[in-house]
Amino acid sequence: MSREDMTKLQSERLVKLVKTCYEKSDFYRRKMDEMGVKPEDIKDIKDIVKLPFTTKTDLRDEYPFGLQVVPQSEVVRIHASSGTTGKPVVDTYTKNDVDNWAEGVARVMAAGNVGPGDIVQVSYGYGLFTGGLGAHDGAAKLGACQLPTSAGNTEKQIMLMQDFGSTALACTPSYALRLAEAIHQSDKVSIDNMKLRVGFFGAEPWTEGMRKELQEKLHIEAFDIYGLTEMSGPGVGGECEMHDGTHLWEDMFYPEIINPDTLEPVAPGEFGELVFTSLCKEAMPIIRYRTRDLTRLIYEPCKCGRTAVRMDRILGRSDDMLIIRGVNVFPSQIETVLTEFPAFQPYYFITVDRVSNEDTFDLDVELRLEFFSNDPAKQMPFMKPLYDRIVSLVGIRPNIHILPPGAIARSEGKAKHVLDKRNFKN
Ligand code: DLL
Repeated sequence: MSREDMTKLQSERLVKLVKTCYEKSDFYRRKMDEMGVKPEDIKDIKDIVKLPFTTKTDLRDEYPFGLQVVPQSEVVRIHASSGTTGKPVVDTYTKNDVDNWAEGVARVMAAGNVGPGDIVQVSYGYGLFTGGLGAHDGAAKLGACQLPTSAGNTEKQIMLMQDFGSTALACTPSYALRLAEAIHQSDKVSIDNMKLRVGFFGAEPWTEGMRKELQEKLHIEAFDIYGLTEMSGPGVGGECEMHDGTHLWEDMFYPEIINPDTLEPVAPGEFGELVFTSLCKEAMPIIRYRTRDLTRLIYEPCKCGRTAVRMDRILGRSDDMLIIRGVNVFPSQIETVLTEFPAFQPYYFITVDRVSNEDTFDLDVELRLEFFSNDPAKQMPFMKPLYDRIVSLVGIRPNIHILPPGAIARSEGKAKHVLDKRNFKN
């Protein structure tokens, strides 16, 4: 779609959305009244900046159905994301919402040529989490066969992957890595007997290094898929075959990048916080949702021919950012460094603490079996370059602990990479 047609479509959808929200939702009416904005003030997508933001706190305050603008009889599905604290974030869907959601996922999987004849092994968790059913419905929309294994039960997953001939895998990148590891350790299955050719990985930040690792180990082409519960789930956007940024389906989810401190839009192409408005959502639409995800938008045309705007890889969430000795550190930076060193496995765990008023930064890593030794002298040739690279790239001196392969906990869903013990201290 041309930029002109896209802007026109977005404008029409925004005008309709704002009118509905104002009429049907006490929450939006109150917020808009507080800002002195009326639905008539919104005539064009550019007017979006006049509207109030919605935050995770708003969603918690309105728990469970405060933002819903249709009667319960029109709701056909409810999902929720488990927050680390307090009540979960809820999303509800009409039949059209479920269809549009599947469309978003299908657009991503279509970039990997998924269709009839494919078997899509969905190893995202099925349940309240949107990953499982979201990927499932997207695969169904393309006429592919869905294999709803859900997450976990790794031995069985890899057996079915081989026996049934799964051609596509959808799961978190950390679980894909766990599956790859299990396949290579197994004497019952072999990657050479598998038909896997594509993977759709998301729900957590991952890096180019991780892509390389997964592609090599699983003999696949790996695609990034992005989404969040508040905007339906996975399939807000995804990579195309160029693997040069994530296209956002901006006919359905209008993206903005703001400066999280001033809340003003950043200059085009600059990094900031991603904000979404769900232009088509019927049951629980959200206006200007502050995702906390940090990235930038790329408006230059993509070589693939799709005109939908792209976003850069998510650097991390502003709430995942660690401030260690005054330096901002994203766990994904550690992954980037680690995957540059072939002797190390791409698993890591960060522990931050405060001892005698000073921050400590401990980093657990695993050496591959062929390089591992308990002897510190033998570890040093591996440890030193890793240490130097982290100091130069991240700007902080880590206390590195080299562990044997398998020592760091593996994850079936979103990986947990950090323990910040300072959070438990006064
Ligand atoms: O994680 C939805 C999803 C499921 C996306 C399966 C992709 C695949 P939530 O649990 O609400 O929803 O978490 C949303 O996860 O705001 C990002 O911080 C992060 N996230 C999701 N996809 C990516 C990605 C699902 N591809 C939050 N890269 C988002 C980086 C991602 N971060």
